[in-house]
Amino acid sequence: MRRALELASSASHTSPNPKVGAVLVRDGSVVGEAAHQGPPYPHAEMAALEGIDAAGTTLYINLEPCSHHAALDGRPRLPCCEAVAAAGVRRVVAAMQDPDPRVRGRGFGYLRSRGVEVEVGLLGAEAKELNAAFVHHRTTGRPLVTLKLALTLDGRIAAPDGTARWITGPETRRKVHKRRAVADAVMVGAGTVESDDPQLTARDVGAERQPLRVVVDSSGRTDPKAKVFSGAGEVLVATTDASSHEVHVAWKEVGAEVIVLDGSERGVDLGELVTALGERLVLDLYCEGGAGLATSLLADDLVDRLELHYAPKLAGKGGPDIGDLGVRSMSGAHLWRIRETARSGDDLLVTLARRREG
Ligand code: AOF
Ligand code: ZN
Repeated sequence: MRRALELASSASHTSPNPKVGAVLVRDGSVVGEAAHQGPPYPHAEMAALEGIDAAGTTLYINLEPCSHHAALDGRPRLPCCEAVAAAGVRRVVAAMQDPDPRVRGRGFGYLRSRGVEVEVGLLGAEAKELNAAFVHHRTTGRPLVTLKLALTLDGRIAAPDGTARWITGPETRRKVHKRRAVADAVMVGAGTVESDDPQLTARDVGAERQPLRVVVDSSGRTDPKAKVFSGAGEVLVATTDASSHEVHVAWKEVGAEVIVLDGSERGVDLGELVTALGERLVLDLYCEGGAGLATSLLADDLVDRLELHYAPKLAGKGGPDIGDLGVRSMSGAHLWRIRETARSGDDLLVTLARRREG
């Protein structure tokens, strides 16, 4: 199973599909193995079965073999559970059930009905973490939302004059580019586009693809000449009917897609936006601020993971800041669980997951 997980992690980007590795073993020896490389490539177990005699083998796989007859785009397909049973595999050891509504235990059910022995749960926690965004999306319909903030030690995201370049050091900024390269979408607020004019692409990290860039701009202040509209990859502007038709046309002329959503008192209804991104098969949404967007995402409790990049600096109060989260006393503070801490050059990275109960 360790080998299956290793194979699964070797694929750089499989979204909207999961990362899957499959290993076929007979008498303690590996007779076939493969990783899924993302659509339109075959599922891992299909690729592992290719060209070998799998009779009597044990299949180690980090996800339940699928049972559905149509791909997301409607293409007809042979379910892997049928191929696995037909190949004579004797036993399937899977790390976890497939949360995809088309599968959810039906793959295991089919295998058992064909006399294949099934065991579930080996290295299950690791398997769930490897496909955390996939699991979240298939369970909730929404992407796993990560908010990244570059902070001074006193929790400031900018200096009193508004400057935020740069808070963290080059090693940490490079990590952000790597993270963008694997995200399905990166999201920023109009304020950040205005003040930093970022391109938001993954640069100098050998990215094979670029994430969808999402700009949240309720009032239509984003200049169509902003750098975010240049470079490889698609751009989507999420706005409300408070912005003018003229600016929508101007954004479209520079190649962006525009979606008009309901407005809340803080701007674009972010719950609606996150749901719309889930429907477009964004599984992993990486949000990069600024203060307004971060505050709204946190206040609306839409953030599942936080990546805090602390630089060893103090800036004091006076600059743009994380605002009112609706918390009135410490007993109402939003709770987070530390998942990981790491040094990055001179910076300290803390990754957290939202603790919604207890
Ligand atoms: C993969 N690779 O190795 C396995 C998957 O749209 P389709 O037909 O390619 O099906 C994707 C679903 O298949 C996916 O959501 C998951 O439920 C299941 N298993 N998918 O892409 C694989 N084993
Ligand atoms: Zn399959």
